[in-house]
Amino acid sequence: MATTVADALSKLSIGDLASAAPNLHKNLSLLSPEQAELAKMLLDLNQAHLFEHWPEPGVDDDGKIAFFEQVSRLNASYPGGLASYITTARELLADSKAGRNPYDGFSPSVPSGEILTFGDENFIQFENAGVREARKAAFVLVAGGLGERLGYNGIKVALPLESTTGTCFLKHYIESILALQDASCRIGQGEGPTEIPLAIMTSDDTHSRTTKLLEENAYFGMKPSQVKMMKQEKVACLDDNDARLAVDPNDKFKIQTKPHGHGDVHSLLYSTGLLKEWHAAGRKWVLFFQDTNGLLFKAVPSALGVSAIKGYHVNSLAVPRKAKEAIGGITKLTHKDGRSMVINVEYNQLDPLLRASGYPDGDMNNETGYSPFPGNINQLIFEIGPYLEELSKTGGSIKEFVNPKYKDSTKTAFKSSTRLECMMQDYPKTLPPSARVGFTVMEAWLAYAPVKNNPEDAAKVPKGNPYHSATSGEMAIYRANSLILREAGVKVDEPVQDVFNGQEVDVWPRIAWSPKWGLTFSDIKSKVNGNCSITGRSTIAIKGQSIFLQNLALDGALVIDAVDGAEVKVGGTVHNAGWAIEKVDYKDTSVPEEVRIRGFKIIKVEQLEKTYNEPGKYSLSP
Ligand code: UGB
Repeated sequence: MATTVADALSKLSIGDLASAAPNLHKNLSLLSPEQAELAKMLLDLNQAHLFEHWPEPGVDDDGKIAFFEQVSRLNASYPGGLASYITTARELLADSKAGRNPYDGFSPSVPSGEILTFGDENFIQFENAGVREARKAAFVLVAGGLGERLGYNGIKVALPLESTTGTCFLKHYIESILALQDASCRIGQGEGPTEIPLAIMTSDDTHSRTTKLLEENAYFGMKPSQVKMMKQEKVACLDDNDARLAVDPNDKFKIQTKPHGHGDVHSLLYSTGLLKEWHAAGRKWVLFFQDTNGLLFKAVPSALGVSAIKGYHVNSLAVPRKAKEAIGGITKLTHKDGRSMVINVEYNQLDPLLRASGYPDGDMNNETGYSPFPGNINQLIFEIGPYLEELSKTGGSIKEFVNPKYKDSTKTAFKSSTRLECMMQDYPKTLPPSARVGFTVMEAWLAYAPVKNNPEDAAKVPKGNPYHSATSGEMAIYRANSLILREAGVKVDEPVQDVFNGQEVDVWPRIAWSPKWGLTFSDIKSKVNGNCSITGRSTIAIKGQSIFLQNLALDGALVIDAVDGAEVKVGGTVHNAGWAIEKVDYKDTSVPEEVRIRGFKIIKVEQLEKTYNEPGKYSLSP
């Protein structure tokens, strides 16, 4: 039987309502039964202040209806609804006020994980295993963040990861997944799924621009049905320790909202049914990754191989971490009662935790020049079966935290409204001790070069710590590609040092390739033969699967583009004026934002450029 307004408010006598929320009482006739239910819930949760400024019926009625539409959305998008959100907020705010340490009773120590060295036999074995498993994987890109630290006006996935080819992050990610899919299907003919899906978590800040980028570029070669968009909702802001919801300063009929954090990805995978669908289709792995790490896919095959061979339910990818670097530390936490877990301790919590537990100097480098705690790069690989089983119990809600900025030491008022937040890497916090949680450490040059800091902040990073800027992100691609080719036997010149936007970086030859050319080290080795050399001022862009370098001596710029089925052998001496790097100041607004944030642009003076549009065998030997 349908609920009526009277039913909904029956437990709250009209007299009570008139005194608790007189302005709501006057407007009752505007509400549907569902809205009346929500009104009752808000009053039960001590949120009567939300109606204090409501005018007489007939004035701003659209605003009042819009208010309830928003309340309905906030209620539906949080596991357990607004009541659960407010209850948790009160508990966490009370803990924060009392200064309770979330790690109370735990002592930190350095955990042991799988440490990989690029190019050795072990690494190659893991890479091969990873490629074999890849067809049973699904990828999840978390791209709902505004990127406040970077301050870029567009979406971060649209930024070029390097300016030699101008490939943007999203294109690179999709092409990497497709290359992995092809390679995996080639070796595992006939077994299991043949397409690797990609889910992208967006938010109101990024959703329409991400969808537009995909649509305008034909999904960068992926089938549109392979890509699933999941939009995270923001959560309600809180004005005080009693978790009174904050009214938006710009709209009195709106509750102020802020992002809840990347941890939303778990509840979305569950509530959209995607995880169940993937499991039912015989998929085994889900790989999470962030919006701007141009090196990531160099680490994916081997890390997936580690998960498969070691049987990890949860595998976090890590790199050696410099003390105070803004990446979390992977830490073993052992409780007084004997419980222990290996978990990310976020960068702002690691130093106080260490100081409070027998490391008086806090977050410091040891004799190796690095923090003893490996740095979490938030590339996580979960085995779907145990993950789905866990989410079936929790609905995907994970441990949250609150970080209010108090006005004074009484901790009774906030400088501005706060909200609950959650992080995707906190998922293992609630797992039973039987869960197989591990991590894999790789060298940072190979696996991690995010674009997170604006030029001004990057220039202030302590000497020796990574900048995490557009400048360092691009230079890291050239360094990694140079080092990989060196390992494959190519003579690559030493880098030169230069300064862009106040950041001192090593400039290696500008070497770029499409993912289908060099997915794994074995792949790359098989495409480089004889005596090849690349001088420091050179640029090479290899776009195509079957391009083989054979006795190539490059001093200048070379661009080769070949369709699938075109096999090209490239050798001989290529010498030309090449492409130069010209400095640009980040304050120079006459230059496009994505260029000036990296501090340089590429001037194409002279190059040898060849395109092969038809399948066949070719030889390029100038
Ligand atoms: N993101 C969302 O999708 N939704 C959100 O609400 C927020 C973010 P940041 P952060 O590897 O360098 C993380 O802001 O949170 C996406 C780890 O917590 O770039 O400061 C966003 O679009 C930290 O342990 O990073 O720090 C982006 O893709 C460490 O690993 C991603 O989430 C650090 O990343 C991360 O958001 C790191």
